[in-house]
Amino acid sequence: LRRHRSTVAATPSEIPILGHSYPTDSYTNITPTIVSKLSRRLHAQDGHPISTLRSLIENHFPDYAHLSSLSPVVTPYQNFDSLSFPADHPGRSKTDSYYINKDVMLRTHTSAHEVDVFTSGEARWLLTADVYRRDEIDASHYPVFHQMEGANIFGTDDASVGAVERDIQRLERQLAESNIEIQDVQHITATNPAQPSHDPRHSEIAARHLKLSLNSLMYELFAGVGGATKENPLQVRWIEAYFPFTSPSYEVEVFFRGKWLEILGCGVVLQSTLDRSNVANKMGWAFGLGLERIAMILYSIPDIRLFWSEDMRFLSQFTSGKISTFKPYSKYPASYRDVSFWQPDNGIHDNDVYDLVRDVAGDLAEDVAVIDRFTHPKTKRHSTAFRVNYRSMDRSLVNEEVNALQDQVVSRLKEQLRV
Ligand code: FA5
Ligand code: MG
Repeated sequence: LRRHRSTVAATPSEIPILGHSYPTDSYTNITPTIVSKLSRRLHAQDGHPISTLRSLIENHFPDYAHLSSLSPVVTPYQNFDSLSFPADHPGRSKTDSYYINKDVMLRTHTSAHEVDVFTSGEARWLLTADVYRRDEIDASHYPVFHQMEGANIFGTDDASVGAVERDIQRLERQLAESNIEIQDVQHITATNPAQPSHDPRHSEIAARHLKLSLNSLMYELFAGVGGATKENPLQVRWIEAYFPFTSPSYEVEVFFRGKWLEILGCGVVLQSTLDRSNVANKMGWAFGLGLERIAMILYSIPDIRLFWSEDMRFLSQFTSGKISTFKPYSKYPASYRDVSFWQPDNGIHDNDVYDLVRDVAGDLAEDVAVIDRFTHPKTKRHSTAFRVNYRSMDRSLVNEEVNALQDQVVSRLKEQLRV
């Protein structure tokens, strides 16, 4: 029994996380896999699709503060209470969220920072961060993903409201000239009410400004890649929603490549959040969008796990600031074979070798590279060494099969290219 006990991984009494040591308790459910993600910061990794998407959205809101370095370690107060989540909300449970101990957890959404950022005096801001949820596992769900929170609050005096109304007009003019088709919902309904402390006219202005700001963002992101025309406009759908920290609340879906996709949640910020942030004299809106959801669509990335890949075949496909189409590569192992030969007197072109290999191995040849060129000091003859990387997209190759392919390459080099 003693020996058995010592081999079972017990929870240590303290765990180190991002340079701090935290005591553990009965709430502790964070795993080493999750801890290993905390320092990755994909949203700040130059050229990574998540980072490029962040910067594209930031460029769309140039006069907003752009925040992206807040720690993922928060208190349940920040993640839930500061946003008026009820005490019995299921999101608080150990089965849904990652706890370091009962007093500290990993943020489950970027809204966890709303009170801190409003309190710091920012009135218009974007905040990008990794968020953590215990959830199902499939191609579009991963326990870590990235959200961007955006918010805009304004004073309720005539001058401040007037400035928002002018921005509404600017956005309306801009969208009138765009190929976009919006399925709207009523700003305020009995089931999606304005807050009692708000002048309903101000609540309506906030909702309209929110909708226009996000329609304009959706147009920039999706019409650019998908190509929106008069006949085929970008379709955006607004749906009534519920969040504990906004009212009225909405979700936005975009129709892209034949499907409606849920992109974000948003709404008019609950006044209690702003009261807690010492900006009781202001009101406004906030949204939270999922960056992986958007990046998977725009880059044609088929599986959410790929974002975490450190394989150069993934990372080297992307250029900072640019959206490009992902080219899938194999998850099966490579098998290398080298061949070197003296060039015939009239020489041969590298491309002749590439074609010959492609002819023999078809798609099983992933790449062919020159690994050495040599000129004999006395005879002046040239030799070249090639490395063929054999790999299948859908199975592991066995040595016998690769050897047979390479034997054919060698004999055809002799017969066909006279080496
Ligand atoms: C929220 O997280 C709210 N904090 C959003 C919000 C912010 C509402 C501000 C109001 C005001 P939700 O859980 O629906 O809401 O997530 C928001 C977006 O994150 C979703 O629309 C989706 O794009 C993305 N998302 C949610 N869960 C996952 C997941 N498991 N994997 C990938 N993306 C996800
Ligand atoms: Mg949702």
